[in-house]
Amino acid sequence: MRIRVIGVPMDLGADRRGVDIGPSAIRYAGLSEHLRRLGYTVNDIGNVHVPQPESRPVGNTQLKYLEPIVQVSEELAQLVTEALQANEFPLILGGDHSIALGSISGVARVHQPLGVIWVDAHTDFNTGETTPSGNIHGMILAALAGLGDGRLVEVGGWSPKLNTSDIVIVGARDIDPGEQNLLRNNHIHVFTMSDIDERGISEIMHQAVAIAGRDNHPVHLSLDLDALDPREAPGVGTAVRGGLSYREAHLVMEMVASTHQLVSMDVVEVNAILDRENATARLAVELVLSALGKKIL
Ligand code: 6HN
Ligand code: MN
Ligand code: MN
Ligand code: MN
Repeated sequence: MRIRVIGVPMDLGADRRGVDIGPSAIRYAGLSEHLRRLGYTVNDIGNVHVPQPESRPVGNTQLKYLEPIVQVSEELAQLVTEALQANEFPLILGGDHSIALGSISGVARVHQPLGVIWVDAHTDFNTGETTPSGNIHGMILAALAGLGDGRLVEVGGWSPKLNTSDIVIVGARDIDPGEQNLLRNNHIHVFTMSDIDERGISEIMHQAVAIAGRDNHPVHLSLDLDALDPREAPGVGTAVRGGLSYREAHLVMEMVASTHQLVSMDVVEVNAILDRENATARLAVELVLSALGKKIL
């Protein structure tokens, strides 16, 4: 099995600079070596070019850096599609979560319908109307479902990329009021931290993989490191207390792996400037390994 690693040093979708170093931090934590040890052949094609924020106008403050984000998304979607066509598993390293617009568009062009498991403290279901920040990383899942600004929704030339019934969010604990309405009206499956507290991560993940992987659908996993508790993952830009524990996060990955339906993955929001001794990047590597089949015994 071959893995194609694609780095996207994107920080145009978030306020805090430092996620643009994410791909380097994750590579420095030994990603390729560990994947090889697990038996994979690794083809790291380097980073997609992302313009520096200083070199571009912010534009509409409700949709900051929309144009360059759309540009990068188109390019990334193409690269991800090519990886799949070459029979390589796309592993996309962010960057902020806006990169999932390109990555999932690239996967959805090949695999339709596509299930998505979105592991995140947030639900990323804002639009240009509901956003409290104007940051596009908070709008990506909605855009993939066909909601929001047309230029985001139409990346790749078609929409929607995902059926709302194929989306599952796990780990949510910080949802904006406007998102709440959109999630409800569109019947998105959201498993919050309270659900996990009450019923246990194992039961929640049984349901999550059953929903996203229904009828043996291919599944994409989008891992936002802020899903974890900030004690485990201090290097994220939008930390929220009360997240997944180290073991819970591993079980999430292991249960996704055990479906054998995973076709692609992105790992996002690693902020190397806010991190401590690259702990969050090292954790990201460990979780990727679990998602790709590493077991204790
Ligand atoms: N992420 N809901 C907030 C917003 O600005 O829309 C935070 C979004 C965070 C996005 O972590 O990928
Ligand atoms: Mn996110
Ligand atoms: Mn998040
Ligand atoms: Mn089907």
